[in-house]
Amino acid sequence: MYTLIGSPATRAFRVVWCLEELGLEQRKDYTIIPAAPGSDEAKKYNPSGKVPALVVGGDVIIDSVAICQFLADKHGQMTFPAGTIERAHMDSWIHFAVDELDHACWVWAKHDWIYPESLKAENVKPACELEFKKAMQHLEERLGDNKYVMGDTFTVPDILLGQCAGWATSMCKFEIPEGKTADYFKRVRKRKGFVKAMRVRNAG
Ligand SMILES: N[C@@H](CCC(=O)N[C@@H](CS)C(=O)NCC(=O)O)C(=O)O
Repeated sequence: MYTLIGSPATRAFRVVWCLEELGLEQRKDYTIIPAAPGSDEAKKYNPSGKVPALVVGGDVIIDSVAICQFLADKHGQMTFPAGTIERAHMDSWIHFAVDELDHACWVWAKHDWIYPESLKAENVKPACELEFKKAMQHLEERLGDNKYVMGDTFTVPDILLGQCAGWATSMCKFEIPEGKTADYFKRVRKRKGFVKAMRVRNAG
């Protein structure tokens, strides 16, 4: 039984999606403590108060990427063995998702509603939008005609990219270019694991 710390409206959604892709079920295989970011509840598991965290036995893993990769490795799905070329390419996609998509959305959010007015800088939000646009071009070039970023196999970076795309369009109002990129995101977000994870999220 895993315990996920963090409201599923946050990056904790990545972990819910991952758990559901692995065929694990809420209440039977995992429970959620929907701690808000920065809350005292979240700080019980992560000194920074950031979510998500995952309680595994007597241990706590922090950071959505580390958690998703741990689950994928442990359950032997959505990943490739360490030391293979496939794993290196997959890890490269993970860094792309975090550095280019997550970063653009996160900095945008800080300069939109997280920081106090005194720290919000002019032109940061348009710069984030530009970075996101460039990332979409690179995604399309690297994706080519592949179904998922690693070809026919759905892997952890597809979850990260799919979650960031939702965040980018709903929160930042960034555009996803029509064609291969938009089709990729539609494909990823049509998966049963995503649909089930959305049900968990919407149930609150
Ligand atoms: N790299 C971390 C980022 C975690 C993070 O920043 N989470 C946000 C919620 S989505 C948070 O807890 N923010 C509170 C804060 O930054 O103090 C991850 O992917 O888990």
